[in-house]
Amino acid sequence: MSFFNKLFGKKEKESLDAGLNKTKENFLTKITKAIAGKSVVDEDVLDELEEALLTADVGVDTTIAIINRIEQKVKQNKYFGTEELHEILQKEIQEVLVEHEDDTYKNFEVDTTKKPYVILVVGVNGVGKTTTIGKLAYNYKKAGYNVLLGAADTFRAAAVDQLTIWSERVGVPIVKQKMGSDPSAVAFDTVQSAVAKGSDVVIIDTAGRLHNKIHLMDELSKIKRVIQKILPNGPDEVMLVLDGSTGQNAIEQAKQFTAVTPVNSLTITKLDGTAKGGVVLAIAHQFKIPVKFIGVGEKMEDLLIFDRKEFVASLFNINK
Ligand SMILES: Nc1nc2c(ncn2[C@@H]2O[C@H](COP(=O)(O)OP(=O)(O)OP(=O)(O)O)[C@@H](O)[C@H]2O)c(=O)[nH]1
Ligand SMILES: [Mg+2]
Repeated sequence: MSFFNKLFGKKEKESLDAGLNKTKENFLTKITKAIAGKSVVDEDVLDELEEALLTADVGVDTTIAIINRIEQKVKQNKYFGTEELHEILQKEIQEVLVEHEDDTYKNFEVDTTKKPYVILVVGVNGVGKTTTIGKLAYNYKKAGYNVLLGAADTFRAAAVDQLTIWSERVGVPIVKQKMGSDPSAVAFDTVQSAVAKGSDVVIIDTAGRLHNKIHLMDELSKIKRVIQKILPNGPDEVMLVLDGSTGQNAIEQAKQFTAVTPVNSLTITKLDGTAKGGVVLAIAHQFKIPVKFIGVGEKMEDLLIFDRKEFVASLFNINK
């Protein structure tokens, strides 16, 4: 499998830079303004930096962590040129992120000792679950895995059709039933079929919009229970998808969701077209759950592995 894997290459970097364009403009403008012409890092500079980070959607906790690190740094030396300050800031932000969670995923790779590896994709409506599943299927297929999709969002007719279109576009099979059928039954069929076919990766779509939140959580628990009838330790991954363009709301959603259902990976979508991409820093810093992927567009190529260092470097527009 390793033959197909590649590290964060030039193409990915270009795609990241393009996807983060609006955030970068916003973020860099604010940071640059905060430190323009300053050579001493005093309280004023720190205050302005703090404000710049907050208004770039970096979030309170993460901003404080970054400012604290810079304060430590300037205890040793208060005098820096603007460029140097840019560099320090970038480095400290990277350190804050890495400090918390270091297992950046370098490849589209799954644990093949678990076969099939089952990913249940969850999140509120419209965040980009189905699109992310299409992109994941594309990438896992490209990495050499046999992928099977399960259309367990039976709440809307269009949901099944949308996933079917993705399965055709990518060229992977799908298990589906008609609209209104039991989502758990679809999940069960999908996993059963994956075992029979010897699929490597199963990705199951779920509904974001149900009658209410309790109903949604009950439905997810039920889906998990039926998967466990076939695979006692399944699903291997519950991926929560968050819409990055909603800024701080994405953090709220992550808090609420993770409080009621166990989640073990995060994907943040729609970072293209928003200036609120700083929220990724907050999410990556605050949640113990790793951010695995980021969405930077609607096409199947527009899903990137979240690499903390590359992400911050891109925000600072530094070409390595
Ligand atoms: N620009 C951009 N659009 C995205 C991205 N990811 C998803 N979208 C768009 O967001 C819209 C909603 O995406 P879906 O994948 O249908 O979202 P969902 O979570 O499955 O929605 P429900 O099934 O209604 O719960 C679609 O128009 C997608 O094309 C992204 O990374 N960037
Ligand atoms: Mg959907």
